[in-house]
Amino acid sequence: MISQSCGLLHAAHEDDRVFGMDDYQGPVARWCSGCGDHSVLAASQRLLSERQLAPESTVFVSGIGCSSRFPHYMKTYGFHGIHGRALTIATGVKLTRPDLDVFVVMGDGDCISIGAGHWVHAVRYNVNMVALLLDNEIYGLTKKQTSPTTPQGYGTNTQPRGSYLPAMNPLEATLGITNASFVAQTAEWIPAHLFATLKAAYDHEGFAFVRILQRCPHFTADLFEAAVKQPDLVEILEGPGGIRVESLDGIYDNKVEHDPSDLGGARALAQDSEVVRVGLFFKDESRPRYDETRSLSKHSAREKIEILDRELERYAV
Ligand SMILES: Cc1ncc(C[n+]2csc(CCOP(=O)(O)OP(=O)(O)O)c2C)c(N)n1
Ligand SMILES: [Mg+2]
Repeated sequence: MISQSCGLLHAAHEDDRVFGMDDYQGPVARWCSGCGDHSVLAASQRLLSERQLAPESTVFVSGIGCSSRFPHYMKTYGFHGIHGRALTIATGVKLTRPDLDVFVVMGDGDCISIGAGHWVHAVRYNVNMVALLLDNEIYGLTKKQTSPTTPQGYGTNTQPRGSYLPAMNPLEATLGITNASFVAQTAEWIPAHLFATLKAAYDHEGFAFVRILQRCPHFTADLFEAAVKQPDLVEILEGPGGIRVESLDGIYDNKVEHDPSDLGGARALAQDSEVVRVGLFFKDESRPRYDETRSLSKHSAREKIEILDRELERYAV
């Protein structure tokens, strides 16, 4: 169901409107107080204002979960989709309407569990969009079931004696997918870093995958507590071509030099570690994009049906 809460139908932002954050603000978000999703929502509205994206040319697509309520709270177009299928819907939107800016919001269950197949191929297809993984390391909406990113040994309602398996590492996995072109990690409790990461992801030409470490105050309140309280436990990747946030100097001084064009180095840094690493792990804009090779929009609806009919005729018996 596409919601058109912006109430505007202009095709492009060709006028002299100036958009403030309020212009992207939908109804009051019904997430719990202390939920990290609020921070991601604010950073996204700030990004849209910073880049002056017209609300009617912007689409937020989600699956199902607490985090997937995101499109309801944005005054843009939105599609609150099906659990695990946000990336397929978003790919369809972008291929059909390449003029729109497409953002995808997924939970860890949505993306890494039920949507894993689509995640792998969306990374490989490298269609130009921003994909946000709001990773609270739990199924939040359905009340504390083990997700693929739940730490081993962490008790949940489905595995009360502790999650049996080692947690999947979404960064390591994404960096292992052929044709990955942008992989970053940030944390919602460091808003300046989150905002800078969203900007870099939006400016990237291709599929930008951003894992956002996100607190769930009800079910995984303890998971990121140490890193929130002790900035030294957070290691910032920095280097030419990376994400540099000057305002964090003096607070987050635990830094590691990294060249985002170095895939091997990115994979090594993405591996599990005692520290939380944030920054741009990998970026390569020379990777082929499926939306560049297969743009459906150059044909009218009638032409598309004619092409399809011709194709089907070839197989007539
Ligand atoms: C096909 C399907 N399977 C299962 C569900 C039930 N379900 C809804 S949300 C969800 C998981 C939510 O966890 P996550 O994706 O991590 O999002 P969060 O709520 O933590 O933001 C599940 C299993 C569903 N709605 N549809
Ligand atoms: Mg979750």
